Amino acid sequence: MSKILIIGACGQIGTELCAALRKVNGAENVLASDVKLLNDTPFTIRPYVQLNVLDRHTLHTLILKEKITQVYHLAATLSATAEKHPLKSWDLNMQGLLNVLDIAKTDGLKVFWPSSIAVFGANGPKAFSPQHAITEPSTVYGISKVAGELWSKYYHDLYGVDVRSIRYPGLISHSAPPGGGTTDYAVDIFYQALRFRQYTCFLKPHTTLPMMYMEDAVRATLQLMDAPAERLTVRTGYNIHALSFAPEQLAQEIGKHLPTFKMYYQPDARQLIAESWPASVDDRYARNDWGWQPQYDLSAMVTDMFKNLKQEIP
Ligand code: AKB
Repeated sequence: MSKILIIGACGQIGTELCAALRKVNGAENVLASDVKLLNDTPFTIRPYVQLNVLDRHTLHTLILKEKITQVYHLAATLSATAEKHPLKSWDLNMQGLLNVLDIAKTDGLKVFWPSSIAVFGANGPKAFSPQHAITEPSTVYGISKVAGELWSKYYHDLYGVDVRSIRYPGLISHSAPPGGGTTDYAVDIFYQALRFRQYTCFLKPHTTLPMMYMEDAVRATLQLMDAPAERLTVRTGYNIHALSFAPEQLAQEIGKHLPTFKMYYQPDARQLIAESWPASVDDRYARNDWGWQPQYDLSAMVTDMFKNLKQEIP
């Protein structure tokens, strides 16, 4: 039986991945951790330990004490926030990963670490960006994800560390809010639509980006981690595709559920980041290597979001 440590368990991906991993492995085999104090976390996150991934000694001691065999390292600063604090974000995004990889090397741990569509830059193709496209990102977050992917491959190729990664698109979830990303509008819009029947979007109406419903993202993560190692041909980060839409398309879909909904646009600095990313990615490596298949299209995702959020925001 695997003993799993989740680092960054209180974040958008961590909250849902933690619940999914506990369903499969049993709560006692999945230890959640985050920088937050225990008192600031929801009761459902327990068993929980407060942990700063930059504190390598405490991280290693915890891994040995708890006999951890797998780490899901999710703690990172997202694209928009990282532009405000470039060096601090670089430190968390890079040193955190290097601490995990280096402990994985000595202790034989299996590791999951999220990459992002932010690895791509303005010089790459906009449509169906290939797995091995040019990666020249213009953001600190993107640079840290490219460097992290290359470090992961390095630790795999040289030291045999079984580290796996996905280039997540913008993730949409009803359980946990995102924190500081360029794709956050696609979550915020649902809360504002239900409360005020309107939303002011920080991206322009036609800005198409790759997106995914969290159910699909969690399923993809579990599927990749379950895949036999010999099937995996990508040790940087796998492209995975589910949805591609622009704010105006999401607004139109929301209008089918809330006919009086109105969308306004006030683009800010995040527009430039979004324009440097592709509109869609080619995910044939993920489909061939470990059977990736999305289940939610735009209409199914919006319907499910409203079904869940209407219980919280009547
Ligand atoms: C962000 O917008 O920074 C993230 C991402 C695409 O990695 N959601």
